[in-house]
Amino acid sequence: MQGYGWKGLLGMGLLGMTLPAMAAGQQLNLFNWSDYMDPAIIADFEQETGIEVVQNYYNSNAELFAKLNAGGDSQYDVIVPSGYFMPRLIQAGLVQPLAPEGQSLAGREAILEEFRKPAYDPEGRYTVPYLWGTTGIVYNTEIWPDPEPSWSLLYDPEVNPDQPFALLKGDAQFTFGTACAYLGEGFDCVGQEPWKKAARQVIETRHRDNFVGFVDATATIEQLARGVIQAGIAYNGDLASKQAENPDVYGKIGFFIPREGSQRWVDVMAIPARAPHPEAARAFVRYMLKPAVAARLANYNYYTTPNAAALEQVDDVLRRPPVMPDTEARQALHFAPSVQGKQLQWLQQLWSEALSR
Ligand code: N2P
Repeated sequence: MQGYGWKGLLGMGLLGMTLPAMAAGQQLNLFNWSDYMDPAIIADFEQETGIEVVQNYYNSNAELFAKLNAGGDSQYDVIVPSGYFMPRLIQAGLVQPLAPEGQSLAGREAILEEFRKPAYDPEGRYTVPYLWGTTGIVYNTEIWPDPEPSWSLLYDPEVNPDQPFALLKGDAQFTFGTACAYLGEGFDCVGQEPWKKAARQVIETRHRDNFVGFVDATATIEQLARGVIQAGIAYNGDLASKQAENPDVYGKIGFFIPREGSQRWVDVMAIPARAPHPEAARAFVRYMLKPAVAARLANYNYYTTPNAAALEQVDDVLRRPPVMPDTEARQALHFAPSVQGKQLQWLQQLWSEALSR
């Protein structure tokens, strides 16, 4: 239908068609984290709009960035990066404003105040939030029934001399943050000095005999369930949803937020710079902002919604730990600061040293 305009439509006698039928034949390419979407939401969106959704998956912000940079910005219509990654995407010219110049996106009013003018997108031009959650340590409760909630479970060879463990793959800033927290520099450390110390900590850790490697969060939970590793790093909701689905397999896995500090993240929806179907993308983002849809998304994924109107509709399990962190855990949680320019160069340089030495 694109390109015909209203006159063309009139000429073809199409104005009497229903909206879904008009959109029929349109496609939406959604590039999302794995295990992060309720298939029923997609089915309803397709039925309501006639837009067919094709989903592809990634497992880290680094992977998303690399794919967009390699031409994916003209392939995908909607992406779901973490907020703190947005300045890097904006600066690299990989995303476009959500609404055309001078317009704003309907439905934005539903967003909680604290997510309306975030540091990563101060005017809310590029993003609307999707879900938020936390990153912490997952471990085998049969081996450690009552562990100290500390990064030492991974970083201190005296606390864990011989059980196989993994660190999280694909997030330099997060990993340095965990090492900084362990070393007393604070999870939200930024700059050459603290990152050098963190890099040394990562190098030392990599050389331990029981270090298995860097593993994606989703794979970490599977490897724990199979006994390949006994401790690692994952996201709260990923574990909670798997445990609810299959307690026999995942029931022995514990989760904690290390008291030295860890990450609270918010993932956002954005539109790549050369998205092939920007109109379909906007329709999708507006659809996801509907409170009932946002609540359904949260309930399916066991993550917390940034949509104020949806909060009343979420299941009880989403109102308590580990999905909704308690006051004590919240004090240890930080949004990762957005890193750009010189800082980003140091981060990348020190990270490649940490991986190669
Ligand atoms: C998907 C969870 C991704 C959240 N399973 C990471 N920000």
